[in-house]
Amino acid sequence: MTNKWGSALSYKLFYAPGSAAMGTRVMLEEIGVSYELVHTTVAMDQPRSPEHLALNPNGWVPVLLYGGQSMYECAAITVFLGDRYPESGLAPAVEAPERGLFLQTLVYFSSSIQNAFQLSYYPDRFADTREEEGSAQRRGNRRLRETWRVADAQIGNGEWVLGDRFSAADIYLFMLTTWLDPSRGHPSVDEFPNVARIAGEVGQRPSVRRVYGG
Ligand SMILES: N[C@@H](CCC(=O)N[C@@H](CS)C(=O)NCC(=O)O)C(=O)O
Repeated sequence: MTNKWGSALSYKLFYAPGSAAMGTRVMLEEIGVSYELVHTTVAMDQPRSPEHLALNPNGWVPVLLYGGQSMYECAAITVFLGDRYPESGLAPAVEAPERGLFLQTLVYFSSSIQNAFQLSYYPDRFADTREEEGSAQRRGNRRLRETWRVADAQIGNGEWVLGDRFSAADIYLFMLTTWLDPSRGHPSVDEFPNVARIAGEVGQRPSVRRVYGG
């Protein structure tokens, strides 16, 4: 089966609703390539399949399988797919002026904002005792505010994360905003007006509606 770029490549994606695999799935939808979902879980009290653990011993999603290979880590997958399908316009080319900002933003999302989410959602990984977990979680919640503020200031008045061009960084940003949950002590997305504006735009895209519903 060929996709709209004329390639016969197809993909498998280890996937769980609400998870970091949703951004990868939106990219696959935007590109128009065929893919199959392998349903797994992000629940801490449920085991991962041996196949999943063999591909990512951390037991995380996403894991992307392609042509007999596999890879994990959202930021890396985002660059990989964007570069593989330049016609999709999801990633600036290596020589494009926005390339540096694109890479910087993806790694910042992955290493700083996602890490703050990890502290909040999985505090046991950052605390030595159960008693200390609340402290790790509260620090994670404050860290979310700190890191999102930096992202918001970086965007400024730009229409998109990279200024005037849409990219996979906007999809990634949208996915991260869906994890903000004020009932857990997180800041509201409305505290970051530039982020909220872009997330609102991305949420209207047909690809995003297909994956997230709505
Ligand atoms: N650094 C990884 C983190 C991925 C990640 O945190 N995935 C979460 C879902 S949002 C997960 O699989 N959680 C299950 C777990 O941590 O056990 C990436 O960016 O791909």
